[in-house]
This record gives sequence, C-alpha cells and structure tokens, in this order.
Amino acid sequence: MACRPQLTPVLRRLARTASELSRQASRPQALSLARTAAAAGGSRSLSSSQPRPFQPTPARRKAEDDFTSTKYPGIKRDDRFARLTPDHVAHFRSLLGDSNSVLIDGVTDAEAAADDLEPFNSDWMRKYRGHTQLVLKPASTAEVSQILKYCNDNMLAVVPQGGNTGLVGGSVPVFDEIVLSMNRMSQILEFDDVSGTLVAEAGCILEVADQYLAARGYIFPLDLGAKGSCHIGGNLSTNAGGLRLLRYGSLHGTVLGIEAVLPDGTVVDDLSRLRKNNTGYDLKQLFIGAEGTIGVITKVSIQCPQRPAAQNVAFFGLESYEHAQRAFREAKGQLSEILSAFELMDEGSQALVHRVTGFKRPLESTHPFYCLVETSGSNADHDSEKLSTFLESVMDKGIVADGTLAQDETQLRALWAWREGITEALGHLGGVFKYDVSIPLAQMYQLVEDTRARVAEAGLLDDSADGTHPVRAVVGYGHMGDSNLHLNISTRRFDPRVEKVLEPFVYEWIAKRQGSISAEHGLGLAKKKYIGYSRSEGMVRLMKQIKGLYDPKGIMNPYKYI
Ligand code: FAD
Ligand code: 2HG
Ligand code: ZN
Repeated sequence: MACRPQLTPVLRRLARTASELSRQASRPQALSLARTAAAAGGSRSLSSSQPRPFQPTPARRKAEDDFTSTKYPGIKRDDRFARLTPDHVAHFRSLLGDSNSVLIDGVTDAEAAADDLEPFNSDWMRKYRGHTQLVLKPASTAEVSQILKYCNDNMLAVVPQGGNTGLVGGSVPVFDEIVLSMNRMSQILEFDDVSGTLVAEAGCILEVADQYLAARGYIFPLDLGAKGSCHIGGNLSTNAGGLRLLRYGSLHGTVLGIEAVLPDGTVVDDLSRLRKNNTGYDLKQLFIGAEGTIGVITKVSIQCPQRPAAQNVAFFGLESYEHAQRAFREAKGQLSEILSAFELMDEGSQALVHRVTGFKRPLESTHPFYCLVETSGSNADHDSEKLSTFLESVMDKGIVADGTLAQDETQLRALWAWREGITEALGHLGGVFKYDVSIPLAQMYQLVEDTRARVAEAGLLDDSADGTHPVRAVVGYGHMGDSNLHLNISTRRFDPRVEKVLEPFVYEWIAKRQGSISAEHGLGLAKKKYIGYSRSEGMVRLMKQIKGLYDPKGIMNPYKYI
C-alpha cells in the first residue's frame, strides 16, 4: 500500500523524467511528444509562439477502396442534388475571385486539382474520404450568404468545414458535396477586457484565440488536444467538451451569441454580447452542436474567464476503477473551487502512448489506472500546497498507489501530453474504432471490460507486439469529471468482423444504462443511424422538423446527423 514517504522520491523522480523527456525528444523514430505537447497544451504555455497544426496535411491517397462511398455502399447519392458544371464554377469565381487560395476547382480539371482537393476530402482519422471537386473559401459573411443562396437555388449540396479535426466523419463530403472552408474567416474582431467578452470570426483557430486572450489575462473557456488546428466555429458546431468542461462548463453556457447564415442566404444576427437576454427563443443554442446541418456559423461571441494565475498538475496510479472513483470524490471535496480537470487513463492507453513515443513514463511502477488532476487558482503557493496535501491524503488512505506533481511548466505540459497524446498515438498504430460516450460514473469503465471480453471471445484480440489477430488493444480513457468515456479499439488492419462484434453491442450496452452514444464528438456520419439508442422517436421527429424548417431543401451536410 502506498504511504506518505513515497511522495518525496516521486517528486525527485519527476524532475529526472522531465529532463529525460526533453533529451529523448530528438529521437527520430518516435512520435514527437514535444510537438504533441506544444500543439495540444499551448494554453498552458505563456509563450506567444505561433500555433501550428499538429498533423501534417494528408498526402495524396491513391487507393480507390477507401472512399466512404465504397466502404459504405448502403449510402446512396441523393439524385435531387445537381452535379457541378463549369458554369457553376464560373459563377463562384465571379463571387470570390480566381486564385487557388479562394477556390479549388476540380470540375474544370480534376487531375490538376487532385492534390489540392485531397486534404478537404479526407478526415483527420483518414477513415472517411469524399469526392468533392470544389472547395470554396469565402472571406466574409456576405460571401457565405451569396454562396449558400446560389447553392440553395441550384440544389448544390454543401459541407461546412472548419479545422477538419472532427472524429465522426461530419466535416468531409460523402459524395461530391461542395466544401465550404472557413479558413479565411479567422479574424478576432473585439475583446472587452472588463467583461471578458470575445467576438471572433468562426474560422479563428482555437489556439490563436487562446493566445490572444492569454496576452490580456484571459482564457478561452474550452481546451482540447486539437486546439492547434480546430476552429472556434467548428468547436461550436460540434459542441466540443474538452479537458476543462468540469471547470468552465459547456459551450451552451459560455457562448453569448452567434452570427450564422441559413441555406437560403439569410444572415441570422444573434451576435449578442449580453450574459442575460430573455427575449424569445434562444435560437443560437440550435446551432451549437448542429454540425453544419442547419446553416454556417460565421461569427461567435463568447464569455471568457480570467486566466488563472496558478496551475498545478498531479498524475497518479491506482489499483482499480473503484479507487479512481474514490479519488475523484476526494478531489472534489478537498480541492473544491480550484479543481479544473480530472482525467482518467487506463494502463492499455498509456502503454500505447509509451510504445509510440518511446518516452519514459511519469511513474516508475505501472498500474491498471492513472488519473491526471489539474488545479487552477489565483495563488500558486496556496494551490500547490493544497494539491500536495490532497495527494498525501489519498496516498495515506490507500486510494492512490503512486503519484507525482509537476514542478514547473515543462513538467506540467509533459504530464498533460500523456493524456492528450493518446488520440494521436493510437492514430499512429493503424485503424481505431472510437466510441465517445456518456455513462453513469459507477458503470463507466465496465464498458471497456465488457467490450474487451467480447472481442477476445470472438477470437479477434491479441495484445502481443507481434500479434496477428486484427485487434491490438481495447482501451479506455476520458473526462472522468464529466462521466465521459473514450472507448478505443486499436486495430492492425480493417476486418469487417470487428465492426460486427462492436456494433450494435456497444450502443445497446449504453442504451441499457441510459447513457449517451455521443458525449462530445457529435453524430456526423459515424453515428447517424444510431441516434435512436439515445433519443426517443418523438425527439428525433422534432429534430427532423427543425432541420426541415431551417434547411427545407436539405442541402446542408447531407447523409449525416439525423
Ligand atoms: P471540423 O472537423 O471541420 O467540423 C466538425 C463539424 O462541424 C462538421 O460537421 C462541420 O460540417 C461542422 N462545422 C465546422 N465549422 C462550421 C461552421 N463554421 N459552421 C457550421 N458548421 C461547421 N472533441 C471534444 O469535444 N473534446 C476533445 O477533447 C477533443 N479532443 C480532440 C483531440 C484530437 C487530437 C482530435 C483530432 C479531435 C478532438 N476532438 C475533441 C474532436 C473535434 O470535435 C474537435 O477537434 C473540434 O470541435 C472540431 O472542430 P473543427 O474546426 O476541426 O471542425
Ligand atoms: C480526447 O478527449 C478527445 O482526447 C479524443 O476527445 C478522444 O480519440 C478519442 O477517442
Ligand atoms: Zn474527449
């Protein structure tokens, strides 16, 4: 059992680990944890370095069989939509101009445009791939409005695209839908440094907004691993949750207003800067989490809190999920108002990060579970004292087996990278089936165990390094503070038997426990047909009526969502 005297050696050990981490960062064969940390954990850095995408632009793909339309032959192109012609393209050129930076035209010359179109056709996971022949990059709300009106009048389907980091296949076309990229609408428009209200264009990269706020003593109330690439408009459209929802709440609470364009070109002016506004239906809420199915968000007004003067992080190992729940309870009780994140990782997920990065792990011993606890407050000494007292107390009580505290910004970021780097590390190992789910806390990890047992029983699991079965590992991690689990099944190769074993099993398991099949990533294409596991028929009918009201011709992000 862990006891208090362990704490000091643990702290010394971390100091060693951190310097080893930076030495190892030059290893050529390993995934760059430094890159992951810089991109993923930029908000924790006071540096004003320019944000950069954490993933290189996908290289051109050759295989014909990885198109979404080939993988899912049951999804048919809707023949109500017109096919693009050079006349359509000429019209868009007259609106936007001629250059490749505002319009990528594969209609006139498909071969010449293929490389430029590819990053807009492929999603972050390289799981979904569309056939768009046209990317439009408007620079203003007026241009978005003109584009959508023309598309609506001519029955041309449209996919709004932000940073293209979505994990449910919502951001890329299925067939030949036009991609409307928000990349050029990236300006920060206003900031009120008394109220903390930020107004920005939807294509502003999350990390850019956060760095702008950092320089003024504020913080964006959302943080996630893709912050170097994702847009705030994309964040709103997916209703992203991220790493600090526990502290700052959902975007449904922090967003004050939006400007959006409806498919018929109407500009919805709901860009309120007010915290309180009880005048009629709160229509902006419909766009938060609508995944581009009812219109395009063009501007965002959001309430930003003061940036905490002090942040501290503890990382610890636990012997069971039961222990993790007890630790969470203690953290809420002991850290109360300074608790800003409580994240869970199982040993399987950490072993995979270790395998991909090759970096030395934060703790010398391995444990079935790890938690990362972050505090954010106004007094560094007080907060760090509180966090070490917490760690000592949970170790004394035998809840936590081993733990470590970050001593400086570098160590803090290195610890966060073990959590934030999981998605990218898994991506380096091959295919991944992802389930982002909400489950009552007491039963949350049971889903991982039951899924692992089911995959093993089907003879599909082999976790040895040189294994031959299709599934490498079934792992779980996530935002424990929000009862949000990320169940990931890492595979060596695509095998239809794996999907058959997982679906609808996972969704049925969740429905039985009144959970949600999408906690924070959305529905996209991946979960469209499974919404019934979390929403009643009546609710889905109402949603379809709303979709019909906003987008009567159905041109916005078709084949997805509901
Ligand atoms: P995109 O991927 O481009 O688009 C997502 C959806 O929104 C699509 O349906 C698209 O059509 C629509 N859309 C985009 N912009 C607009 C707009 N202006 N108007 C209307 N519709 C629009 N998500 C979380 O919730 N929490 C996490 O912790 C988290 N971590 C992640 C970590 C990694 C490494 C990665 C790759 C992804 C992560 N995600 C997470 C998933 C993803 O939802 C977020 O990255 C982000 O919110 C998507 O923003 P984006 O700009 O990339 O949107
Ligand atoms: C996270 O919390 C993201 O890291 C991604 O939401 C989760 O990759 C995943 O399944
Ligand atoms: Zn998440």
